[in-house]
Amino acid sequence: MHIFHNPVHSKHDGRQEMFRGKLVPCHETPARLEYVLDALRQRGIGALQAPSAADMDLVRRVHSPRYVDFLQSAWADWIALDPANADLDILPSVWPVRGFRHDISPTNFAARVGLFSFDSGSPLTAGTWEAATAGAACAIDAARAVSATGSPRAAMALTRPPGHHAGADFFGGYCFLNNAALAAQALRDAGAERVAVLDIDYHHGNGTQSIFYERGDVLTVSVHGDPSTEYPFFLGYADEAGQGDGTGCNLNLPLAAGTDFATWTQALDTGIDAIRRFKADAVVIALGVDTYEGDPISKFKLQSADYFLVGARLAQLGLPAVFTMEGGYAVAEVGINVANVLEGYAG
Ligand code: OKP
Ligand code: ZN
Repeated sequence: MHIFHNPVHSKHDGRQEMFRGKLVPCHETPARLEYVLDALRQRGIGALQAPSAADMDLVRRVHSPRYVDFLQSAWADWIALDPANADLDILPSVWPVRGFRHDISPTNFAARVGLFSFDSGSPLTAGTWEAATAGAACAIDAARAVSATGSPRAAMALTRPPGHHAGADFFGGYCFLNNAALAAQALRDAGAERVAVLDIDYHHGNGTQSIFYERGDVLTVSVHGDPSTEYPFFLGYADEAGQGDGTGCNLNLPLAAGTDFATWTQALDTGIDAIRRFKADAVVIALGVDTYEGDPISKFKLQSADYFLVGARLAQLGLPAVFTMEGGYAVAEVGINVANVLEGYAG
């Protein structure tokens, strides 16, 4: 397996996120990825490769150009407000909810941050743009690697920040550019007629769902904590099936907090069946290991050994596959669990 790792991921290093009226240390830290890299090296899994430059034309097709422009200049705009801001992170504080306008381009910086985000848990930092674009490059390169003739059947975009909560024009849920969506679009561009995205992070992949919601060429499937109690709360319900050309091309499989591996696997199999029926030519697996029983912000009960079986089941799809790294916050176990999936996948 080719593994594209993000050599500048640690430049995205948020200080604090808002939680219950307090600023608390970020869960999504550089250490997460270092544990994965260590585990892969120790077990000799995959060939690690740095990505090329991100294809910004592709990034601007999956995301809106005005959002990409915002992200690129956000840090400079923040410092221009006050040089002392260099020691702080950007956190949104105001949002245009129902009835407000989304077609305006406010000059006020806080208003612009709110227009392009949906939560106050995702600090935008000095290095966010550089890390997120290098991560996007990992995803695009992984997709192109499995598309080439004589190609490997699977590749991984081993990056942070994660991506699956980022929509066409917003960040949130620790995500800025949607790596899984970029991989799916890159697979389409490289000739796959039909692509499936299978999201097995604990949290619903709202960004990926919304990006492809009206498209019939990309099936989005997500197995996740029931949004009536779990983040991201406002999307991810079972009745969301796609719209227009995309009708029938979105499948949400929400599960109650407390779900164990036996029940979780049944939902995974339902998702895998849907991908088979869709006759996908390639699959993107948005891999979060926050389904782990020890995860500090999630409530499923998977154990480390279960991840071998997860990998083996995914391999049974028999499709060219791109893995993207999403969540997983039990820092020391993130590496073990990701390595277990990849080992199980390799068989
Ligand atoms: C990102 B990914 C916990 C608040 C939760 C957002 C969670 C984002 C998860 N104190 N905040 O899907 O793993
Ligand atoms: Zn998650």
